[in-house]
Formats: sequence, C-alpha cells, structure tokens
Amino acid sequence: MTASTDGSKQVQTPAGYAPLDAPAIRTLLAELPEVAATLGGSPDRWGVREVGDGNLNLVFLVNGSVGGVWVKQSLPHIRAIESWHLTVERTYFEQAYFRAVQPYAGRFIPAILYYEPHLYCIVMEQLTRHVVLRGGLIEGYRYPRVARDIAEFVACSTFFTSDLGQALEPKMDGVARFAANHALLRITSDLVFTDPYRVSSLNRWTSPQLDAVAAEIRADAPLRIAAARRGRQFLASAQALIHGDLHTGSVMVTPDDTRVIDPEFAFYGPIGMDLGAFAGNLLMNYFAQPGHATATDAREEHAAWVLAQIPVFWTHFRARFLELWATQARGDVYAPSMFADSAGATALQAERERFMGELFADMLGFAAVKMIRRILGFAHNADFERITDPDRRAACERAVLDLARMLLVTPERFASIDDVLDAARDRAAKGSQ
Ligand code: ADP
Ligand code: SR1
Ligand code: MG
Repeated sequence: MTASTDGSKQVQTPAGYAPLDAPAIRTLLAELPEVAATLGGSPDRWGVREVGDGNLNLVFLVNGSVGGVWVKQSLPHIRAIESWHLTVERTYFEQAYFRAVQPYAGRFIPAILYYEPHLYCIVMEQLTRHVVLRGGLIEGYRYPRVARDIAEFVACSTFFTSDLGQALEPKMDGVARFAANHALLRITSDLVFTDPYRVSSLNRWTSPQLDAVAAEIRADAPLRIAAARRGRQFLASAQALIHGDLHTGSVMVTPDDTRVIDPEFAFYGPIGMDLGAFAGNLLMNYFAQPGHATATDAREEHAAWVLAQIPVFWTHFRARFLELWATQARGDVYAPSMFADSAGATALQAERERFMGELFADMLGFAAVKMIRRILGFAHNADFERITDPDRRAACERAVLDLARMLLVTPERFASIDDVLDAARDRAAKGSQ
C-alpha cells in the first residue's frame, strides 16, 4: 500500500490555511465587492450551510437577501475519513481547470467568482435549479440535452488543449502545471487501475454474493494486463487537459441546462478517460435500473432511454471533434500545410478516421476499468448502493462486471457502438433470469 492512498502520513498545511466555518466565510466574502453584491444584505444575515455530499471536501451554500454563491474548500484529509490525510492543493487544480477550459466550453461550467490561494477555497456560481445527474437518473428522470452537451464539452475542452488545437508552448506549460496534481493522480492510479485487481484493505463489494467473481477477476491474468495497460496510458499519454473524474456525479443538470463540476482530478491525460468515465457511468446506471423497479414501474423504458444516450454521446463527440479538427487546427501536429495536395488531404482524412477509432477503443477500455472499480474497489456508486436488497444489487453488479470483462479482454468484439449496446442488453437480460 502506498503512502497517499493509505493516508497514514499527516500532511503539513501551507501557511495561511485554516478550515473555514460560517463566520470565516462571512468575513472572506464580505471583502469581495462583486460577491457581496451577488449575495445582498448584511454579511451577518447571510445564511451559511455546509452541504458536502462528496468524498473529499468542505462545501458551503451561502445565501443573502438577493442571491447565493457556492464555496468549496479542500481539507488536509478525505472529508469522509479524517484519518486519511491528503494535501490541500486539489482546489488549486480544480480552479485552474475551470479557467483553462472556460474559453472553449464556458457554457458548461459554473462561473468561477474568486479563488483564495492561501485558504485553497473556490467561490463559484450557485447552481440553484440543477441536480446531480446520477441522482436524477436513479430517480427515473430524463435529461434530453445531457448526452449531447457532455459530448460537446469533452470535444471542445480536449480538442483545444491538445496538440491538434493548441501550440506546443502553452500545451507544455499546462502539462507541467497539472503534472503536480500528485495526490489525486495517486488516488486514481491506485483506486482505479490497481486495487480492484489485487487484495487491498480498501476494496469492498457486495459479499458474499460477489466473492467468487471478485476472486476470478483478481486471478485473471489477461484482464489484469488489459487494466494495467489502461493505467499505463493514464500516466503516460498527455493527450489533452482532461477532467479526470467525469462520472455522472460530476454533472449537474436541469432539463435544459448542463454543467460540469468537480474537476479536482484534472491533468493532461488520455481523452478516452473522460469519454469512458461518462459512458461507463451511463452503462452502470442502465444496469442498475432493474434494482430500482417498483410494482408500478419496471424501469424498462427508462433503462432503454439511459442506454440510448451512449450512442448520442459518442456520435456527437466524434462529429464535433472531427469538425474542430477540420476547421480549428492550430496546433503543431498534422500541420495543414503538410497536407495541402489532394493525396495529402486523402491521407489526412484516413488518419483522422483512424484516430477516432483509437479514441473509441480508449473510451471502451476506460469505461470498463471505471465500472470494475465502482463495484470491487473503494468508492462505490449510488446507482447500486441505493439498491437495498443485496441479492438484487449483486445481480445488477454482476452484469456490469461481465460486460466490463468482455470490453477489456475481447475488445475486438466491439467495432461499433451498436456492438456495445447489444452486449449490454444481452448481459442485462441474462442478469434478470
Ligand atoms: P467533492 O469534490 O467534495 O465531491 P463536489 O464539487 O462534487 O465536492 O460538490 C459536492 C456537491 O455539491 C455536489 O455533489 C453537488 O450536489 C453540489 N454542488 C457542486 N457544485 C455546486 C454549485 N456550483 N452549486 C450548487 N451545488 C453544487
Ligand atoms: C478517496 S476519493 C474516491 C473517489 O472519489 C472521487 O470522486 C474519485 O472518483 C475518487 O477515486
Ligand atoms: Mg470531488
């Protein structure tokens, strides 16, 4: 076990850092004229409520007589587990990501109002009408825009920070800056790509129902190699600035608006990791639907709708990324001047198609490891955790593991998104028998 994920080392907090409470938040925000005006009224009347529902940080809703803001501060430990120590720099990387993608995908993120570098605290627009996508999908709500919006978000945020859309100088500055996000890279490397495939005290699963399949996965050498390859790609492929944790809990929605939150795991990594996180979490929600069925709603239609969002997501991402490549190629690779003749144009078109094929395979590989870690690893999803009957939950989870194993070990079976949907339906049907 490594130092960071076992959290045994107390971390030294930087000078000037102290965890915020309601009086400290009022003092901080009162000194920010624009924020104070957004809130309205006297600071001592501002309501401050800590509402964190995530794993890592303190988060506060602050409301005045006119409006509200939302405040996030990192703690020197994991919020949910005080003995798991963690450096506080993660909010620095979160605000740096938001600022970096704002010019390209600004309509899909909350407005960042202020960052306090000593307190490691971000003040941002409060999303009052939005709910977390995962919760909405579990409850059976549909969001007609979300798959397209997240596709647009990933296409724009990654294209313009990649060597296709950005000159090498700012790109390398970005690589260097986000490479320092060590603590959260360590968490992902251990919790996503390593622990589920070995014995670790941090792992848990629905037991005893999944004991045998967890052991099978730990014993499956080709599967372990496929997962480790994705881990290598995660650390070694600085393709673009990625969110790094783009699951359905990192998206807030209304029926007509979509916002991406919580990019504290951001760094320059493989584009397929953001694609796979979102697609894999839609797949998990699909497989969880029978677990949320009631006497009056079998959830079959809703499950079909959730599954249908995956081709919408991939198809739109693909088209948008290719469009950006054709019209906004300002990076240093595949310089248009190298391909101005007709043979060059034909070859470049074939190369673009090949690249999209690689991203498709990457999306499926990362989706698979993301699914396995949520069922056998440390951090689980509400999609399954809210299914109280363990037999019912395990049936849904087993179907996910079956699909994830196929995606990792026999990727050649998945040439198109329809192959993925067919396999998902097949696994879901077998799980319900
Ligand atoms: P953590 O990194 O600690 O998990 P998040 O950034 O995910 O924290 O935020 C925790 C929760 O706060 C989210 O799940 C969501 O419910 C809510 N939230 C996040 N951003 C906003 C916002 N801008 N406005 C209102 N609520 C928000
Ligand atoms: C200890 S943090 C566990 C998980 O929560 C975050 O959302 C990331 O996915 C991380 O792996
Ligand atoms: Mg977080």
